[in-house]
Amino acid sequence: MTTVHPAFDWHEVARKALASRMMDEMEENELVPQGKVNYQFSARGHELGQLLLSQLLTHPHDAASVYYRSRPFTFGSGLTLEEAFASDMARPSGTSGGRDVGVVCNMPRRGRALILPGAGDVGSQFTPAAGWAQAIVYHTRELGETDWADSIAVVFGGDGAVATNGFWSALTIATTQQLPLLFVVEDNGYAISVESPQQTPGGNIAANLASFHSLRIWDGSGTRPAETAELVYEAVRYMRSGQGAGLLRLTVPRLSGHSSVDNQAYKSAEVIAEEWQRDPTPEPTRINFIEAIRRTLDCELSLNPRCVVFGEDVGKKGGVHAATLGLQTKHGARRVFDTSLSEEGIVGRAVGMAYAGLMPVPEIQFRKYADPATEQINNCGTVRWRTNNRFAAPIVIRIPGGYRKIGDPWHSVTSEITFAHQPGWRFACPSNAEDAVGLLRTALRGNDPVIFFEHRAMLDSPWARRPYPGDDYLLPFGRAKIIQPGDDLTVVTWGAMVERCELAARELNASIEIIDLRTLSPWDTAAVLESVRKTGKCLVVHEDILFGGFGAEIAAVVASEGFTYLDGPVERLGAPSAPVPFSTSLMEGIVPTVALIREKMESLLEY
Ligand SMILES: Cc1ncc(C[n+]2csc(CCOP(=O)(O)OP(=O)(O)O)c2C)c(N)n1
Repeated sequence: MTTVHPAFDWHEVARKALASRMMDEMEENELVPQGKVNYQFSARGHELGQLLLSQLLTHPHDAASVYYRSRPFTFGSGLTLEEAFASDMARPSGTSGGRDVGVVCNMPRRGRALILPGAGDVGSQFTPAAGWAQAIVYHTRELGETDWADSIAVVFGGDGAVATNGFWSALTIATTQQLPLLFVVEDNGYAISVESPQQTPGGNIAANLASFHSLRIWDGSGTRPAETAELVYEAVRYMRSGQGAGLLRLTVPRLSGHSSVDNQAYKSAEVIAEEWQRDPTPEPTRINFIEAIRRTLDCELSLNPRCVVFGEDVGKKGGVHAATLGLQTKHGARRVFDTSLSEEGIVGRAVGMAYAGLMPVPEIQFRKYADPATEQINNCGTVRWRTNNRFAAPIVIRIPGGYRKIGDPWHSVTSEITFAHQPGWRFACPSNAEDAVGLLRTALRGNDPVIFFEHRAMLDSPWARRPYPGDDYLLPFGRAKIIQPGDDLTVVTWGAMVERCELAARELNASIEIIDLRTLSPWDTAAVLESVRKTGKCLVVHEDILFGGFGAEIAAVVASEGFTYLDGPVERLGAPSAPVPFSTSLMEGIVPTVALIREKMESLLEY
């Protein structure tokens, strides 16, 4: 969503809209065909206004009367996905314990609106909402219960529902008594197949009620974020002012059939195409790797006052890779600061800070410049062992490195084996933004020192951009990811080589399983062995020098523990024993290319 109205948490809107959308799609494409859900109502197209509204209903006596297409609103009000699925599948943990249709729900208050008991008969939702609104006035004025003051009731309905007795009855009650009741009409143009001009003349209930006494009207799009946000915000603001009832009409597309048993045969292809043009759900916004790091640091700095971020240029400049951009301004120069040009000083100081209970996150500008801190790094890893567990120094050293468009021996090496060989350290080498978020957060909340390797080729690589997985996202260390499943060959890799392996596999007509290890200390032996058991063949691809590289460790474990599964030699591909050269063409002679990986895959497949 491009427009940010300050009254709303837009990340939440996007997250819950996508969750609701995914649930609808899962029901339609899997659960209904499989017979696990028998009756389904999709809210696809209706999400935006409902979620925005849910965020503003935070008064302790706000209540909402919903209908079967209100699931996004109930998510916004606190319903969990588990409860929604359970309701759908008529399980005991659903909102009716399996008694009522899944989307006919009710929910005691969870910080936002209380959801009054829903019902299946269209129109019956309106008058109970009017009753709640009248009770708000009674509690406030007759009983003098000041905590009820300024509460409101909201009732949702479709364009068909405005023709019902209940709607008109509630409208009369709310307007004659000037009650704090907001009618929200989600006008998708259809009541099953009957079009809105048959429900109200001209098809627009808001236009028809324009001159209705004591009723404030808002009418506009329910799919354009800025416009919808403004309408919702203004409507709730007015309702809380005690001036009486209101009606908010939001035009939305109904992107699915009325229910799972409706094939929409009454809509032309043009109508359906036009409806999809109004789809309010955003494509998940992808962030790059560096933004993933920045956001996670920002989030953990906000949550953990003991967290400190420092290194050469990380303060005012925001780091030479921009990973700490803006963090000093936001969190202050005592928590995000520049250091002197001494890696020994950066890491050694971090160790001392960790002894004293802080959570230091030092940055080393480029891989090779960690070398001056070798002594401190080694000592940090062995602290627990050396002190018989009486001291620990959990620090997270962020180190960018690896080749980029060009190479060189200082910035572009990975040499991960050096760290894998340091007792006591954990080592993460994520290939993409999503994994970077999860692993960095786990590192920042753990009790072990972690080397967090940020591959330079992936920092702004389009391949590594992923939807932001959220401020709570954690990934365990030692858990590999199957990038693509396959039966003929297992390829084990990590970091920037994951993308290259994927590209190479795409050029071959074979079933290749690609495993991204994500962390090397510990590494997921179980996932690799399980895969080799299936494929019988294993290739390890890494960017670091082949001789004595981490691939040798993997090959040794596969040869030893997976010997009986093997149907060919365990192969490795890595760099020759030389630093990464400056010129691109020389560099491509060192770092495994897509062509080289493909050749290696081919020869092992043919073995
Ligand atoms: C009193 C009553 N009559 C008929 C129905 C059958 N029915 C269920 S939904 C529906 C259409 C309602 O359309 P609308 O109010 O526009 O909401 P939408 O489904 O489009 O969101 C009908 C006729 C019903 N549930 N209740």
